[in-house]
Amino acid sequence: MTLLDRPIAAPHAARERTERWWHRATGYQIYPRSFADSNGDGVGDIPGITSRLGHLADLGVGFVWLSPVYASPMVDNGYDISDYRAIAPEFGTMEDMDRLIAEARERGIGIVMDLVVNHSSSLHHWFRAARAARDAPEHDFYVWRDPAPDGGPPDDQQAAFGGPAWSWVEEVGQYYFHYFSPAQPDLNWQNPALRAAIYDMMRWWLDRGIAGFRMDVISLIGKDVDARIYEEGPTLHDHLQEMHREVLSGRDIVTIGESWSVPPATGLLYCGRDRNELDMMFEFSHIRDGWDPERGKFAPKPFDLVSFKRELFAWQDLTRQDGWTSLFLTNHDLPRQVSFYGDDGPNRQQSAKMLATVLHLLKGTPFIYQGEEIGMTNAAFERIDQYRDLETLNHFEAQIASGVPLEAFIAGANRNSRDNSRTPMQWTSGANAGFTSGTPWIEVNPNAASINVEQDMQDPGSIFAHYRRLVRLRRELDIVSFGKTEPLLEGSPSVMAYQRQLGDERLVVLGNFTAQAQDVALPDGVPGMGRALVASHGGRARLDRDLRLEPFESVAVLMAA
Ligand code: ISL
Ligand code: CA
Repeated sequence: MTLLDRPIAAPHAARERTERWWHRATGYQIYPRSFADSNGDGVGDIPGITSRLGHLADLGVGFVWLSPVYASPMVDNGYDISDYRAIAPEFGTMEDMDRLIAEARERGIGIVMDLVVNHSSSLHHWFRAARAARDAPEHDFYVWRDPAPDGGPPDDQQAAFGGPAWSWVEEVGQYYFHYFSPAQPDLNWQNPALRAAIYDMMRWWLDRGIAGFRMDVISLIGKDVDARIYEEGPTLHDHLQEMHREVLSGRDIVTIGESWSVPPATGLLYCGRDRNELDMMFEFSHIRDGWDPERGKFAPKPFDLVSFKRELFAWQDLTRQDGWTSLFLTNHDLPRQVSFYGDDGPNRQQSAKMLATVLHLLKGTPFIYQGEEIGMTNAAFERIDQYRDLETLNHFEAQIASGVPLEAFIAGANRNSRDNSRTPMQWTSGANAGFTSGTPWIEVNPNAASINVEQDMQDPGSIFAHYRRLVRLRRELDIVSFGKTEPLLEGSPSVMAYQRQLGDERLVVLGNFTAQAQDVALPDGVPGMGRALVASHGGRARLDRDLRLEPFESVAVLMAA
């Protein structure tokens, strides 16, 4: 990784002003609990990650987004932090962490830490002090309100993981607010002393040599609970600008904020030029699009490619003049992409490659979630006791109580539970997929016998080989990083198509999302002869006006004027 910015050579891209290292880099997300277990306790750990850096270097990724490894009671698998400056013993020690940072950097890979500062764990020493006495300085680090006249909570707001968003603490005679579980009390960002403590902690991590932060639900930190505004609240952008001034400015790092609610219309408030906030967002409009608007993620609706494309292209359009975006279809909160958008049966290989092609050749920074690069699939659990995730378990209780049949809930969870992507990484066809020599904390997918890293490494036509190629194309071709995107065939319910343009070069990308051959008619100006960049079906260098795409075929042709 060159950590020095340099001017962009390509003429069109002068708009970007300066090139940053992450403009050409691909990110890789590690969910440490499920990646590699070095000591046989069934839980993935930091030495396990370090031992697998060769895999990441082979793939060619520029940085790792590491899901939380801090000290935590693990109510939400580390998204509940009890000490921001310590490592959870089950993941290793601070020495292990320093070694990971150093060894990754030697291979040109930066480590991006997960910053979870909308809330802490209820076991953080700040919260212990806060709940013990109203006059403790830490009391005001959290969001407290007096009871309503009837003694109940201030309002009827529900928490994201189920139940009321307010919990009572007898010692202080007040309720505290938690957007997520009661074990995750929200931090009070209105308090300057809290903000200063967070900035201090962030500088401490950056000084250890990390490459940036992925900021968990950052769009929540400007909330006004009294007005019941949570997402994108009134003080959000003031806080982010202050954080930039106090911590981020002048450092050669990458920052990615998570927001479940940002529409393209306000996307540039976070990452527009001269905003001095963040580099890019993880936004979820293309994901939420696949959920039932009323009944939520456990009642997914059939996939609609036309509206999915509309959401993705709206963000492409946004980055035409300014800003930047991330590119992803899955993460540790989402199902496996080949199961959700592709075909995890007979067309698994082709559909996994097709999804990678159409996503990675867009403008933005692509993220690969562990196991995606070998086409790992959903968990397919049959019983509720196989699930571990608190969101799934809490919703299970609530939905069964409200009369949803067991089979219907399990079917929804099989499609959309967060545990689908949390089963152990499949390294080999051996015992426990080579993830652990002990008993894994969550069951290994039985298909590890045929879907694993070892096997993909031996096959030049593997999904892994396809990803490695896409990662390299982004590093090498200006048009992939900086070309402008123009959607094609927008009304097609079965094919995603677009062209990228930079100077007099054009890159045409097509993907068939179905198991049937599709005949498409390319618009004027698109057909032509060029260089085949991906070879999902042997590779095409020539695009005729009338074209037949094979089931799940993807095509990328680079043409010069
Ligand atoms: O996936 C989700 C939508 O239903 C939520 O479960 C998700 O938790 C939420 O959108 C925000 O996610 C982030 O913050 C959570 C943590 O549980 C997730 O793992 C994290 O990615 C609370 O810290
Ligand atoms: Ca372990």
